[in-house]
Amino acid sequence: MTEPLRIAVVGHTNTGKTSLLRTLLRDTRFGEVSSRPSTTRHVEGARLLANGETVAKLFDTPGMEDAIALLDYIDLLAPPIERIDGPDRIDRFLQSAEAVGRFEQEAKVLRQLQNSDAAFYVVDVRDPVLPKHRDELGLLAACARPLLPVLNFVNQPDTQEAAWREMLARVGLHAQIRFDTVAPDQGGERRLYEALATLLPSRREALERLIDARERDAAERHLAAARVIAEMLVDVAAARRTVDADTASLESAIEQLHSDIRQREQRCVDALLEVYGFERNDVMGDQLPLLEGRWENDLFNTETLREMGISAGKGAAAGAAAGVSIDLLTGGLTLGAAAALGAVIGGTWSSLSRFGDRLLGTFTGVRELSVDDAILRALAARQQALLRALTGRGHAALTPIELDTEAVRRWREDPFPDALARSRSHPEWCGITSMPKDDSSDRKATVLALARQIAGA
Ligand SMILES: Nc1nc2c(ncn2[C@@H]2O[C@H](COP(=O)(O)OP(=O)(O)OP(=O)(O)O)[C@@H](O)[C@H]2O)c(=O)[nH]1
Ligand SMILES: [Mg+2]
Repeated sequence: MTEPLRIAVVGHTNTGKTSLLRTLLRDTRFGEVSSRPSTTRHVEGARLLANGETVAKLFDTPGMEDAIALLDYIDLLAPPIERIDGPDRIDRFLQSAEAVGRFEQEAKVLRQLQNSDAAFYVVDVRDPVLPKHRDELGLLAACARPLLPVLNFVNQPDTQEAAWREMLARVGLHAQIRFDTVAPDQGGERRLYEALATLLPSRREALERLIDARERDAAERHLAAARVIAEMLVDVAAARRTVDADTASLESAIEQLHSDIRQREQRCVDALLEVYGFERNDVMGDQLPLLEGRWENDLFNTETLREMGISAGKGAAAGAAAGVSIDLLTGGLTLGAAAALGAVIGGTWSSLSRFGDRLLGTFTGVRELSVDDAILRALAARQQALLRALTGRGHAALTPIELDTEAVRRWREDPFPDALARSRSHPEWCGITSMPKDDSSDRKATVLALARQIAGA
């Protein structure tokens, strides 16, 4: 077995090196990320696996801070007139007293680079290109390891990207990758490893295995996330609760249903964040309309639906009963049965309803609560918008994800999916507050069909 590839992540302080590792490792707990400079103080390694095998090791390093002074110092130690080559110059510095003194941080970086097969050089393209950056690159290049510049913050307005590209090309770094470390574009990771493979042709095979494994993982994760959403939607669509017809019972049952659905939605959000390895308060959280991992707008507030452009439907109850349908007849009594029942008392459904609620109430004594389509659409739309944000699709790395995305449009305009319509007539599929009573193959197939639809959207 060949040794895992060793990749150092280097660059100026505060450019997003640790963020890059977190993204590539899918581990929000790796290292410490902060907007302060000099956050990372030591080299820290982590493994990238493909099918359980370590294909590469990534090494986070402290940011370079004082490259100009260090280059001056190395020029003193190994004057250019001696014409010794880059790696020897760096070695001479690493053996000097200052490598554990004044330039300790820089020494850690250069030592790690020398012990690596290649490095990602992370650039904050919002920074102007300054002499300190040129000196820094000079030092890194002297280690004679392939460097792949990773241009971070490319989705910000007013970047200095062109100036950076030119400067990098002038020192021979022509392969450059745009990669927003917090919310990379889809396919960004593949391009990153492919570019690395062009710099390390002998390691191409390992890098391709890594690319394949990452893409398989990503597809599996995406479907798993879509299933999480589909489960929640089936649970909610199937919900039916019978309740006594008096106002007090109705009110408290509706309130309970609202609260159960809110909690069910929250479980779905938490599960989605977990599938993608995020925590409620992650960096990513800033880019979602979530407040500490919760949707800011209450699902049952009519304003929430209005903002998404979802019609609450004719006659939908507003206020306290928003989003809940209250049917007159209870479990097992379909409209057809109602008509038959109507016949018993001498009429059809419409004539039956002429007798009014009170008569029916006394006749059946119960009402049945279910959740409006509009709520299901809103639930689906916001979970799908969250999924899009989590998969890093779209370029909305730095601004909050707008809810008016393609996901919302689809859920607003497309016909109601069959799978959800079917769930409506299976109250035993409901798992809002506990496991569904019936997790039959029929329910599983319905969830899967819906999940595929969500994943493909
Ligand atoms: N929006 C956005 N923020 C980013 C991105 N990359 C990094 N950041 C932010 O930039 C800051 C610095 O990120 P770090 O990953 O800590 O940077 P670093 O290079 O490891 O910093 P040091 O360890 O101090 O050298 C943090 O506030 C990150 O949240 C990005 O692609 N997009
Ligand atoms: Mg760091």
